[in-house]
Amino acid sequence: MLTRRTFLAGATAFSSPAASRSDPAPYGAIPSGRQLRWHALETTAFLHFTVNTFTDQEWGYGDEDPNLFNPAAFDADAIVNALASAGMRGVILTCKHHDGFCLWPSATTSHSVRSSSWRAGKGDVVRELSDAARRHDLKFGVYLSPWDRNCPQYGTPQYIEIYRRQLTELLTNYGPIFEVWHDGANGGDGFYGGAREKRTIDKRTYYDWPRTWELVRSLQPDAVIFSDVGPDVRWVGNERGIAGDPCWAAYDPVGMDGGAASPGDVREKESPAGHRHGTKWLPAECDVSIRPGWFWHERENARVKTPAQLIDLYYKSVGRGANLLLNVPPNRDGLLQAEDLAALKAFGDYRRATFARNLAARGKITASNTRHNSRVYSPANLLDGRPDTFWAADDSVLRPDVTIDLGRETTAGVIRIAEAIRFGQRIDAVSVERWNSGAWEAVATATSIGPRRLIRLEKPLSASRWRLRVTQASASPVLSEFALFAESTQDSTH
Ligand code: FUL
Repeated sequence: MLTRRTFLAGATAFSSPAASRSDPAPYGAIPSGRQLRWHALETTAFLHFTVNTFTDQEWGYGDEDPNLFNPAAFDADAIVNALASAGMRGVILTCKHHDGFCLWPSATTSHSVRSSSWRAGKGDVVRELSDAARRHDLKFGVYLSPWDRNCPQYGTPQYIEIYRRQLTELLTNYGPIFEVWHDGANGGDGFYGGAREKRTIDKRTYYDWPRTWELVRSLQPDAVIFSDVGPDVRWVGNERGIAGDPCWAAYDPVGMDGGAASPGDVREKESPAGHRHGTKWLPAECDVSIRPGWFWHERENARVKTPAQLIDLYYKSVGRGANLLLNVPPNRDGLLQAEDLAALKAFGDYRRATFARNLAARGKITASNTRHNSRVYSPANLLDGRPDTFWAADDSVLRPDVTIDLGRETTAGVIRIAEAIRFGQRIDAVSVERWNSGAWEAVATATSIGPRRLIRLEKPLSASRWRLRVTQASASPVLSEFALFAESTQDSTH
């Protein structure tokens, strides 16, 4: 019989987690809870949709007739369903682009779906898409352009009040929002209620961003805020979808002139790599369009990125620890275009097939060092598929390694490594090796790891024993995953 005494004795013998728990102290900048949840999304979709879709523009001037917006077959479920099957875990909609047309019936302006004959002026694209996203288990996010080429008050303090009211509507009436997106294109010529003139603003002071961000925090405390400078997620510094290599999660953005940075005024050359020992956890998001433009244009139907290009982008963004925000713009019917759907599907199929099974999961794993010799920090945690468990080394050990014996030759084409980032980004470099003809042979090296690093080998390699060596670290390594995958051959042509 299991008495309380024998139960407790047993617990001690097996060194229960509570008894031996002594986690390493976090190193450097660390992510907030909302950032941790955002990291787990990895791949999200962007929808650029507005009057531009109907005028063939990328930037509307602000004088467009709202009636132009008439996506007769608009089907939010069909759009979100396609995104979900491609593995997208969130979707961000351009609720208002620079032209100022609001895709929801805002009380702040008549320049919106209310003035369009689409759905007899009763339509609400934000409502339909946010509802559909919830039904398909995708997070929903909002893009609200700070620059508004329609608004007569743009450039005056009144506009800032209007912008905040619009944000309040979006963050109050449409359920949980996971990301608020402020882009950096700000000021210039526009319609401005008929003035048709150029209005320049001081990017540093005009928007008083800290107060707007406080508003976001108060209305949607779980949402991450994206801009060139964060405060939660940083723009990666290019619109090609490519993170730096290395890509450090920490970053202290600096303005173009070396002073304070603000959205639209940042030394964007530093954004792809971030700063190794930066003080703020400010991870990169890679926004890129599946087409040359952000909005749908008939002439670009033949220029949709191929599955192989999308897969390559995935490795260069998500694979370097950033998130991918892939734009797939709806067409004039209000649906995703067939060409885009085909590419999206192949992209999703490839990832599902490739990452279905960690070939290292059943291996016997041993480590050169395990923190306090405790089971809590066992290297077996690298193989259990759980993001919350981890292998940790003693504080004084900066270059430990783990060896995985698979018992038979195993062929892998992709390697995935993840740090337990709640303890900070601790590792500076690793080497992955295989046992080949009686000796260890390096098959790949990598620098920044962070939430994840994917290594796509030039060609698949076989071995029965694999080794991960930390070759440089700023604090004792804390890793949550080591995985080997066989790359799917469908549509993966390099
Ligand atoms: C930029 C905008 O000017 C583009 O039109 C697009 O929305 C892109 C994502 O951000 O700043």
